Amino acid sequence: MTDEKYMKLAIELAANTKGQTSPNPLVGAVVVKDNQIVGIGAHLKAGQAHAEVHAINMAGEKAKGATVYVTLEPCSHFGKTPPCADLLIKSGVKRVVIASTDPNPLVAGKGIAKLKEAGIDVEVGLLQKEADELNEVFFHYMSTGLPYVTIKTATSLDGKIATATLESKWITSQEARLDAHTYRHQHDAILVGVNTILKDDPELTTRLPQGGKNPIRIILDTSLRTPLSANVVNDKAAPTWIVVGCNAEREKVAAMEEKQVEIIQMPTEKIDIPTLLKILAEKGITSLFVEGGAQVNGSFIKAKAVQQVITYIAPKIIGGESAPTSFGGEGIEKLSEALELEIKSVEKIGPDLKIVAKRKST
Ligand code: AOF
Ligand code: ZN
Repeated sequence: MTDEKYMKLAIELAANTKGQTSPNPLVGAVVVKDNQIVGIGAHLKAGQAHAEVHAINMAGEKAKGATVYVTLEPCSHFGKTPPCADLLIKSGVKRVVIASTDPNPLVAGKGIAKLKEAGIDVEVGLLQKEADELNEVFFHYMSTGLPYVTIKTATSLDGKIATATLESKWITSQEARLDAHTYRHQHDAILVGVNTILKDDPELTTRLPQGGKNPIRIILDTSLRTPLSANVVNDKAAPTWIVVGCNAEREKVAAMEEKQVEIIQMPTEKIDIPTLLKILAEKGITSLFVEGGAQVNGSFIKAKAVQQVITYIAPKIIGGESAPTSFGGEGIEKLSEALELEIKSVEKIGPDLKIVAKRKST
């Protein structure tokens, strides 16, 4: 019971850093001696100290004979920082309780082995489910080499994202839109199609009362139709990357690059989503927040390139056969080909409904 209490605290410390540690995982640590907390810590930013370092430094001499609760297997490698396993051994801790193991091939069990070899009691798996969930982005990125993709949509009760005349601002409430901005803060990048740029000229920034980090803005724009006057091209609020096909006009590319917009030119005429995701992962994008429109959302579903779908539903009926729905493209012919998801949560946000659904683990 007490073990669980301290691990819960370590998980809470880690959970509160969501959005600031990428490409590193969320990690929390708590040092306990004689039933007293003598050190706490969280990994705050990639390149900076790991959670255990903060917690052990705080504990000082009291670390000797103490128990350390850590949400992720302590590292065993020299990365941007030295191995945490060595630090734990040197500081004389007696017991280490770990929630999740680290899938990073540089660590993967080696941290645990190192601690055990040094005679430390090691227990693995306490509250593992909660800790694994916390790091699903890091685990997905590590195991697939691809970004974790979340598609967000906002629809009416009858599933429309605009009227038949394509009016779409605003279907869901201010509260729902604010909730969606917390996801912008938590993701490395946000992605939309060029039609959204042409129609709404959005900023694609994080606008929360308490502030927040802006994601990198990625526009899918095969023929480079984004105007040089667009907000995302000029506001310098965050980097903007435009993904274009191999036939995009060279002069347009040069003009964009002059404005410090990064152009990702695909080797093909059209943008192939799986190829793009590989490129984005290589560029360090671990999590991608897709805010559609219908065509872009449809292309991600067609490629089955999605881990999570977040849907905000407003209690309004729009109707109209030609009014668009969230997922465009050709769709599928047989129901058996439908993308299967699992509902993780249903919640009311202001007057609207929010449904979080995840890909069924295969
Ligand atoms: C830990 N505690 O708090 C974190 C760990 O480049 P570095 O040195 O920061 O190493 C990053 C890797 O270390 C990361 O990919 C993951 O395997 C592990 N992260 N490990 O013991 C921490 N953040
Ligand atoms: Zn470490």
